Amino acid sequence: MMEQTLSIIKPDAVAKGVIGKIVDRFESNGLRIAGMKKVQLSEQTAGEFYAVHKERPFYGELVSFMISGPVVIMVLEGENAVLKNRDLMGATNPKEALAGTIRADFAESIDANAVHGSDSLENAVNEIKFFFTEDEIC
Ligand code: IDP
Ligand code: MG
Repeated sequence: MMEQTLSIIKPDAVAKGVIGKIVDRFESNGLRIAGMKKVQLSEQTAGEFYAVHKERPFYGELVSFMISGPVVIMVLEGENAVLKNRDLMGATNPKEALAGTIRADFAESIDANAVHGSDSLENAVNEIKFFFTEDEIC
């Protein structure tokens, strides 16, 4: 099924200068960049985006990390885009991520783990709406 999903290149990967290498993983694996912007998130925006994790012990750290530098936010489009993106990303903890995945290759730790990706089609729709207007997706 043709889907769209939200991807974020997190501050650690942007700071390392691997935006292009990560985008290449998507484009080389059948995911088209339908929307893209580089932004410095505010504490309020990052906090709202990760509100689902509010009760988790790492919520404060996660929000601080996500505002520690600019991020690149993308809408990826393709066949089974949600699952395909999750496969390309690898496990949340880079030490558990399969070889050849983005997190295995570019991430250092479970908190600084290079990328975010929507975990379901429903969340993808909501996350895309959170960050993009209709005219920014083409
Ligand atoms: P995901 O990014 O693979 O979907 P989630 O469980 O949704 O993983 O967690 C969201 C983000 O919160 C992770 O990508 C990671 O940056 C951070 N995180 C998750 N678990 C931990 C933890 O145990 N310690 C610190 N940060 C964590
Ligand atoms: Mg998640």
